[in-house]
Amino acid sequence: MSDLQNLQSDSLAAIQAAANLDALEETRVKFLGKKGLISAEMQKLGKMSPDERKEYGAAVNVVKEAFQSALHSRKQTLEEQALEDQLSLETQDMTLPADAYQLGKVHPVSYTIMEVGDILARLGFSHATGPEIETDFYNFTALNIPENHPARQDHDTFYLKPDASGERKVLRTQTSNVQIHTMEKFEPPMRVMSIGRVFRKDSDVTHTPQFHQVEGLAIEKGLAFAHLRGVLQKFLNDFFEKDVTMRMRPHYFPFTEPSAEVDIECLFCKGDGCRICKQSGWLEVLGSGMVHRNVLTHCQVDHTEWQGFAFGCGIERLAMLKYGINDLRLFYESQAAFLKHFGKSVSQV
Ligand code: 2NL
Repeated sequence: MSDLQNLQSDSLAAIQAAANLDALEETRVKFLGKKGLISAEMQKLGKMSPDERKEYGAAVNVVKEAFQSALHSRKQTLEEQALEDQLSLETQDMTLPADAYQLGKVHPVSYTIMEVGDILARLGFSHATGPEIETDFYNFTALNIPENHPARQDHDTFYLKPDASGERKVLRTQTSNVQIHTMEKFEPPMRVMSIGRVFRKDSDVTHTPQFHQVEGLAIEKGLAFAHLRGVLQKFLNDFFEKDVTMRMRPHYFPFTEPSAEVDIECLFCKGDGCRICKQSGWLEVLGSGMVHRNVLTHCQVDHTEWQGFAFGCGIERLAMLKYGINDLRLFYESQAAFLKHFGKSVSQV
């Protein structure tokens, strides 16, 4: 009998000593498996007399049941513990520093577009957009660009293959097509700006076949050259964030008459002459003029009643001057170092 008591206390102690579910299973096998220590006691019953069997059987059963019940509760305890261990492993430590991450930057062309758009919006100009693939009429004819003008040549303009009707569309060479559409669609007065991609067959150190332009157009009664000058001075002051000295030089564009090119005093040498302004002391920034009467007429605007001024300039050029970017090609090379340095933080735009 004392052997059975030892067996019971050994088996119960083994259960308590099992540190995990695997060890507990080993313990079960050791005592209750086919060749287990408790199983062996039960096998002895077969060789006993009925009286012996009754007494010993009851005693072995006590041991077996005690073992099974202890096994069951230990199993529950270990399962809960295993779950808790796993949960605590999976818990995030909120005191750990966050992983470093890199937020992208806004491309200088993109935020220059935003800046220019904001400035012109404050001056009363509304955003207008239009197609980048355009007909000859909207890209050239409506703008009073004659049939034989060099800009129309294959050499300077991207033409698409002729369509079924034989019409050759073009990739727009300036954003003026948008204002032509707008004048056709809406009645004056109007102030519209058009900002977007334009395409020219040009590729060298200072030209890319695709670049961006902003154009402004105002059609109102009594508009004069002085209004144009005032708007441009305000636009340039706001964009360069200082009082810039500007001058207007007579020029020729087919779509404006009179026309003027606009220079600002060199931002880098303050007019003394340097490499960037080619010793002239001036930087060319804009083209402008009073809308040519032929353009108004093409758009069914009565030029005896309405006057208009217009101006246009390259976004990349504005960005290069304002931010001191010295190579146009950098805008399109997607160099991480360039974008990191000249890109604007998302929170700043
Ligand atoms: C330049 C010159 C210019 C315009 C664009 C314009 C548009 C219409 C009618 C008349 Cl719908 N003019 N646009 C006028 C003068 C100059 O751009 O050098 N751009 C880079």
